[in-house]
Amino acid sequence: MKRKPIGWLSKGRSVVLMGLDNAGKSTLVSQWTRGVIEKTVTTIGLDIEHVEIKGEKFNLIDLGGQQPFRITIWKTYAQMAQGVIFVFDITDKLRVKEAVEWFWKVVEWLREDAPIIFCANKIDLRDQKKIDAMSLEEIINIFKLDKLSQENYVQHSFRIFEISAKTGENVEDAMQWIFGRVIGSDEKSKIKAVLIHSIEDNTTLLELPFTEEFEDISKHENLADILEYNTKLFTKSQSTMQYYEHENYDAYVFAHEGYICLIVAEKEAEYNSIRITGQSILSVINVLRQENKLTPEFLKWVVKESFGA
Ligand SMILES: Nc1nc2c(ncn2[C@@H]2O[C@H](COP(=O)(O)OP(=O)(O)OP(=O)(O)O)[C@@H](O)[C@H]2O)c(=O)[nH]1
Ligand SMILES: [Mg+2]
Repeated sequence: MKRKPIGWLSKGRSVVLMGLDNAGKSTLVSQWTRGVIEKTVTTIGLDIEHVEIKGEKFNLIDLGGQQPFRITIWKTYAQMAQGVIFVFDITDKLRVKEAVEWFWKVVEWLREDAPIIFCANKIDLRDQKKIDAMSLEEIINIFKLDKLSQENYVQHSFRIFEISAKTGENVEDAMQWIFGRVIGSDEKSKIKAVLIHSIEDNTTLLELPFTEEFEDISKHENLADILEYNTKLFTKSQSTMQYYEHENYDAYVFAHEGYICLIVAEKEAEYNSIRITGQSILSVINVLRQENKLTPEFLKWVVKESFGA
């Protein structure tokens, strides 16, 4: 299998398509991006389309739906995605349980505020007598989609669209909705600086100032104290989160698995979105470390990408 670049290595933010093989993900991409449906073959690994919406660049990542890809690459992409499009083939009654199982795995992996769209695909086949397609009601019941409006999941914007990737019915509406949510949740401009520190070695792996004010973060009067204090405080196994208010900025400290991520943000920045970014950077660090790819250059790249900078 040819290895393709992983999503967060591409510029811009990512919306990821998931769903069992044959659900119609690649057909949906070609219908929406090119207005035509090409004869598809099963996707090996993934395909990336670059799209531009309202002047912003996005990666539209079409994952292979076959079992081996679900097991190996879905989780990483779900964790990095700024939005997810889950595609389900309404005529695939035989595998609906499998689809339900994977749908909920994906939901659990997602960043807490990532919007999700459920595309009940192939509605053009409803008109064909020989084909037994599922109704929307059946789908909601069997996937327990109403759970997404309950307490644990309300942070995710969620919508169901009945579409036909083949005829294009409702495709534009669905895509506008998901990209509208992804653009709407943008907080990147409110970050002033990011610092990554290894607790174990007591070394700073990365200093990334986004404004002049924080050019020398680790020597910054208050931040240096915060960093020193937290490095002493936390042992490798602890996960924690601290918040420090200052006159002109707020500092957030996230510690996880031996690393500290310090984020300096404007006062009106939204706590929840900073937290999600901080935690996702730390989870990426862990993946990089496991793959022995944790170099300062690579880390800088990843952090920049996380903020879409
Ligand atoms: N009738 C109908 N067929 C569709 C529709 N969408 C996709 N298909 C067909 O379903 C088959 C699978 O479509 P793909 O887009 O390749 O499916 P996929 O989800 O990308 O599959 P993997 O890459 O294996 O994960 C193809 O034969 C498509 O022509 C639709 O809306 N209506
Ligand atoms: Mg495909």
